[in-house]
Amino acid sequence: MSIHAPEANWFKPPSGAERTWIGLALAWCLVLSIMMPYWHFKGKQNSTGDSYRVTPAAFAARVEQFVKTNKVAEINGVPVVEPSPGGDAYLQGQMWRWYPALKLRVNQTYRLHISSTDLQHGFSLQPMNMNFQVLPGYDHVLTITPTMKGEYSIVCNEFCGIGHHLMTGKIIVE
Ligand SMILES: [Cu+2]
Repeated sequence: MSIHAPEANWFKPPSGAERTWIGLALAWCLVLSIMMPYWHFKGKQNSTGDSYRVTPAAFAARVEQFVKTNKVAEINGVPVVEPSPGGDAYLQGQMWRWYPALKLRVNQTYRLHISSTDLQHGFSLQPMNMNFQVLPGYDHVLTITPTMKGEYSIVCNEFCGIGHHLMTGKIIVE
């Protein structure tokens, strides 16, 4: 209960500049709300929700197999792995690295399997700022077609402990 009761009929409808600003804010809210489903279908940057249950140990084994079969180079001790065009690529998030580095061909489509072998991480591709949750126990498959050559960084955008800021990875598109 307030100390002073508000006077009767205290509400005054907004007018003038206040009314304009409320209208602008409302219109922008509606634009952003419509953009969410619109971008899902037109933006070509969303996950299709393709995911499978996998144990962390089974996923790590698939990653190891993938690295063994397709390794083409090494940067600072990290294997650079080139999947065959149209094929499967694997990326493992763990405290505190993205493993391995990937080498992809421009305009080729890949099925990129991402999972974590410990706790939740956030896959964030830079500088395009494409973001996906990475969870242990789930193999999240992204169908990707890189359209620009270059070197891209992966950072972790889900706080995952003391080494979180060091958790970076690399995708090279040639
Ligand atoms: Cu992380």
